[in-house]
Amino acid sequence: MKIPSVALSALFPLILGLGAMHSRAMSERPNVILIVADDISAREFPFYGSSKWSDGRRARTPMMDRLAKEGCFVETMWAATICKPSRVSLLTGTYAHQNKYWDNGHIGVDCRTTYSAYESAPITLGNMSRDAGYANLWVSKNHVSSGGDVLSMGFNEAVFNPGEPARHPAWNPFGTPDKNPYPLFRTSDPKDWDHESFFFWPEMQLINHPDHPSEPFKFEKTKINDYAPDLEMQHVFNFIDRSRTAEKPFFVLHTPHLGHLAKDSSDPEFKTVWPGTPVIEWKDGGYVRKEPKFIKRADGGYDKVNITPNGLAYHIEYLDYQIWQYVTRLEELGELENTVIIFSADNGTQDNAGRYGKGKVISQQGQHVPLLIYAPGVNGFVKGRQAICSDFTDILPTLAEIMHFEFPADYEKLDGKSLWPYLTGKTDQHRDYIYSMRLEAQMIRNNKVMRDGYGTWYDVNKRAGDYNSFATLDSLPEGEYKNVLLAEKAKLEPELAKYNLYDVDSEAPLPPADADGDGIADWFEEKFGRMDPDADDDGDGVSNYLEYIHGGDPSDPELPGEQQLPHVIEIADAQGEYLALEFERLKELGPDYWFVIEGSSDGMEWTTDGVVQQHTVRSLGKQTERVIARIAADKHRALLKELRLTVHKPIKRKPRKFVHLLKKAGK
Ligand SMILES: [Ca+2]
Ligand SMILES: [Ca+2]
Ligand SMILES: [Ca+2]
Ligand SMILES: [Ca+2]
Repeated sequence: MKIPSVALSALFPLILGLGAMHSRAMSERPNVILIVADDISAREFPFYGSSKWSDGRRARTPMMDRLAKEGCFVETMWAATICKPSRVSLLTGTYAHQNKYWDNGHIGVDCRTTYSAYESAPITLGNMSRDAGYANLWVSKNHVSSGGDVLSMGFNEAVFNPGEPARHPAWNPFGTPDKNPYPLFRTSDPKDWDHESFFFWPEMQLINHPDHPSEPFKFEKTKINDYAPDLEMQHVFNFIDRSRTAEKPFFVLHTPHLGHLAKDSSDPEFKTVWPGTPVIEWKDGGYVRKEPKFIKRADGGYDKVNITPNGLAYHIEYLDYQIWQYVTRLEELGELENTVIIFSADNGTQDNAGRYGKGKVISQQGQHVPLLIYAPGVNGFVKGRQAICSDFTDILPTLAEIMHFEFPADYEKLDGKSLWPYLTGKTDQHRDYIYSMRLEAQMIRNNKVMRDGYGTWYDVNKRAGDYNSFATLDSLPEGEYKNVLLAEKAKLEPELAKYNLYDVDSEAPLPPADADGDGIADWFEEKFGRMDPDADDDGDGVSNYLEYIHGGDPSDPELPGEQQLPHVIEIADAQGEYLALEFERLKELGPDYWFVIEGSSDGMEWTTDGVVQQHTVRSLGKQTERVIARIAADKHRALLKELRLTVHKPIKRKPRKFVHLLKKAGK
């Protein structure tokens, strides 16, 4: 696969000149590139200036160093300590007490397997950006389980590489592989997979790519010399070109696997390492990438040409190369000054030798990640190191402000706060505190004190050289200084109660009380009298059960109205027009009531439970919400037949056995 970076590098000085001449000023709705790498602590990035880092060799990141000076970086950015909770926090702007993603293996059960992220907080990065008029694309790693149903999350287009040896639902963009209409995702047999890793020889899934109108879920085959991070960038730039042609602002959620341990495609022992990347060289202010190649030997192994040794530093350097690619291309297109670039990572480094950060709840090892923001077209943008505290729940409201999206006045889900007023110099304060967790471990801090997951309090008034070795409050001498910090502790400690729900309320909200188990809530039967769910008391053709589901009145034949009942509509958004099934449902139903759309197209019967796309939910004033289920056969309207919606009653949940992290650690 040829990458045009060599040519770009040679043209770099010229491109800079052209960019300066033709660049567009910051528009009302700037483009946003949000890059979130995998498993890399803030301390690994040279611009943080940490005295310690992982894996020996120090990365060199000339591009990030430059952007951290010309843009800014946040000294204390917290994610969750592990992938899924972080990613759901990022997508929904909520902590686990709301979204119930407490750990990779504990993500709030519902009647199926997990509590979908879009059920826990209906306004996501995806549908927020879409409703703000942006063309949006999600690229690379998904990993939010059934919450990762890309359409339900509001993304119209995606490029994923699941990188798993089996079709585990956690890596499937549709969540439930046996219950979606796309044969591609039905298999769970590893032999049907030809990818070897997240990196070289990846499996690429193109979702709703316009080059494949009859295959909205296109499976792209690759060879061993193909490198996923490069293929992803090609798809990103293709998307940007299309968005510009359509005169839409664009939002790219780019979640590279770079930083994560993986199998090495060339190693028959399949050791888990940071596999080498294509060789890149920084030269005359730009990168030159060399074409990587695996050459098979007689003994079955491979010789590697233009591929680096294994190691975290090479992954970080490749991220630096990708950021250079973004800046260079945007400059070439005259879009750089009209774009905000944000770089972060989902949790601390997973270091097999010392196990530095991932999953740890001591000090801020698990959750301290980088945050670099580059917005060259924004007047008054702050520069360099920013000694503030922010966390992943701030990203959604920040992007909403950049994109001029207004949350509904009654929207109460947001745990974070927009960074934009601070970043643009309108205030010198951001938040009173930030928060992180894993299972029952609770972490909280401000600029003076921090509590880790074991309940130890630290003096963080002065930055630790390694961002980790802070003095404990207990170790400080008695006196005025300590008293000031104890007062800060006393302010933060009571805040934990509202988040500390792991032992008492860790799962998806229970369905409404229903003593006789017929699926119709007690309050409804108290209001209208006990009823047979299958009967149609008022003779309007809607069963009593569906009267309840769609917010009707079982005694009034005029209700529910046509808009409340399922009906086919055409929807248009930033990326095109689609056919969808629209209906209303009571807000209180929650995730346990299971909606399935059945139909047939091209003579093939299909059932969806993984393609329900919720538009931004807005109160309709009657305790109902509108659901829009995209029918992915939008290019096949004439072929679409026998469309019907069925609603399943809640299934009794299995009791969960809690695993206590702190007890396991012997504390
Ligand atoms: Ca991760
Ligand atoms: Ca009932
Ligand atoms: Ca009826
Ligand atoms: Ca009725």
